[in-house]
Order: sequence, then structure tokens, then C-alpha cells
Amino acid sequence: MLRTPICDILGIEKPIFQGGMAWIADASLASAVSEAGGLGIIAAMNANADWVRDQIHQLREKTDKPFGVNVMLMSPFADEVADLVAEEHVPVVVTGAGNPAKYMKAWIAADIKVVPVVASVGLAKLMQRAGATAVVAEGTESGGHIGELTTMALVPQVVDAVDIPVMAAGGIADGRGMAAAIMLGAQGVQVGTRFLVADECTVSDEYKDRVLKAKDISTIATGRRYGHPVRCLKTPFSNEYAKRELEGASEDELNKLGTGALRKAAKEGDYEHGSFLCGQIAGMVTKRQPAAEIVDDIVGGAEKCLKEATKWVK
Ligand code: TUI
Repeated sequence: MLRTPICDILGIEKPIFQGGMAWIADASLASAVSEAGGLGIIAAMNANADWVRDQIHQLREKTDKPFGVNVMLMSPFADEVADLVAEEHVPVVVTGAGNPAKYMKAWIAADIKVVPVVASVGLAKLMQRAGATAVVAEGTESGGHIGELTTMALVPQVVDAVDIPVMAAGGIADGRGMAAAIMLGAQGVQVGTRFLVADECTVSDEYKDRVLKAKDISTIATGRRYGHPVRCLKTPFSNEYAKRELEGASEDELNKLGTGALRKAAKEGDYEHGSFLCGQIAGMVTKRQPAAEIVDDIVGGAEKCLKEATKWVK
């Protein structure tokens, strides 16, 4: 059995989080992962508090195990969602795409365990000082909004810089990846891309098929020009976005092009106009499975890898 202190801290059985993927990570997927013993996470993304409340209630109908809500800090509704998670006494809040410092006192006062996603040592240290329970160190291999450092470089540097548990994210989709993260000093992993094709994931069938067909070189990071890089599949939409970015399009123009693109991919399966956020590890994701099977394959695979790793030590 692979158990680390984060399991006891959060009351989960297996040290694996499901990433809070915008327009994708809803009550259906999150409840399945929590039921399987990991930490399921509802993505608040750009939704308002009413939508998030409804998802929390739907999840609580399906499981009484711990779960998280991912508060996307660039959302126009971040303030009202921040109030809502405290009101609902959500067990764990994970944050993304910014610095959650201004909300942390209130969340901690509401007995919420706060786990910010960080892409640098600096933010990790700041989050520890602000009272974070743990951090997720997310490498640039991830899908969606990303930082610059790779998982391999980021995770051990964050582990050395803080005393709180570190979860690793970015480029991890099987037992080998999880074992490697543990060797870097992480207490567990957060996985997004592999859960995209989980049976309980309500994303469009087109999205799942595109992830299943993806190869190692199928993703691209766009948006660097204006400081918000986002990784997604190479598609007509992302090719057009990258082309306009290279030609020097204004931030406004690019924002207009991107409006609604996540919804078009996730809900409508619109290959032409959608933005199919997905990590570099998509090439290794080849089969649809129940979320519980994915959890067990990753954690079970890591146990096996870690046990066998000593065979090289003479
Ligand atoms: O948040 C994510 N991934 C996301 S959020 C998202 S929704 C979105 N849609 C369009 C544009 C932007 C976002 C899709 N994917 N991952 C966690 C994450 N956080 N990765 C990197 C960061 C990060 C980066 C810089 C966190 C903090 C930061 O700077 C903090 C500061 O000091 O302001």
C-alpha cells in the first residue's frame, strides 16, 4: 500500500488528486475519484457561485468522502466562489492561475485545507507562510494554464524550499510517473489528462477521441506573448491562435479569438473552433476506463515500481 502523510492530513486513502480541469472536472468525475479513494476536485473555472454550489451538492449526493474545489483565480467570479467554498465548508480548496493570499485567512478560519497550485519556488514559500496545508508543484508539461519549469526541475526545488507536503503535477499518467514524483520528494500526484478519458468524465466524445489519438508531439503552448501560456492539442483553433500570436496580434484580438473556445471543445466537441486543453502525456493515454481503475492503475503501478527500483542497487 502506498500511503504518505497527505493521506492522513486530508482523510483520503490514496495520494492522488484529480486535476481541476475547466469545463471538465464536474461532480460526476470528482465524486468518482473521491469514491475511489483519491481526491476528486470540482473545477469552479469561470463559473458563478450558483453553478459551483449545485456541483458541490450533486457531489455530496454521490459520496461522503473528502473532495476539493479548484478556485481559478483569474475568474471574474473568484470572489463569490471564494465566499461560497467557506459557506459550504468544502474540505479542500485547490487554487490555480494566480496567488490566493487574499482569501487564505478566511478559508483557514472556515477549517478549509488550502492547497495552492504553484509553478515556482517563490510562490510555494509564500503559500507556506500564508498557512497552506500543502502545495501542488505543477510543471509545464501540464495541460491548460502553465508555468515555465518542467516537473523534473520544479518538484525537487519546491520540496527543498518548504516543509509542507508537495504534490507533483505535469506529465504524470501512470505508475512510473507517480513513482518518479515520489523519488523527487513529492508525497503524491495530481493527474489531469488521463482522467479526461474516464468513463465518468462528461467531456464531449470528440475531446476523448482526440486525446486518445494524441501523440507525444501533439500539444502546443500558446499565449506566451502576453504572459498567460496555455497548453492544448494542435488543432485548427490553436494553429490559428499561434499564427496570429506570431504575427503580433493584440491581446484583445487574441482574447476575442479565445472566447468560448474551452466550452466549444469540452461541451460541443467542436474540433474546428474548440481549445482542447491537454498535457504532454496525452500520447500515453490510450484507453477509456472507469476513474477507479485509473486511480488503482497509477497508485498500484507506483507501488510496484518503487519496490522494484532497488534491483539496480548493488
Ligand atoms: O490553473 C491551472 N490551469 C488552468 S486554469 C485554466 S482556465 C483558463 N482559461 C483561460 C486562460 C487562463 C486560464 C486552464 N488551466 N493550473 C495551475 C497553475 N497555476 N499553473 C500555473 C499556475 C500559476 C502561474 C503563475 C500560479 C501562480 C502564478 O503566479 C502567481 C502570482 O504571483 O501572481
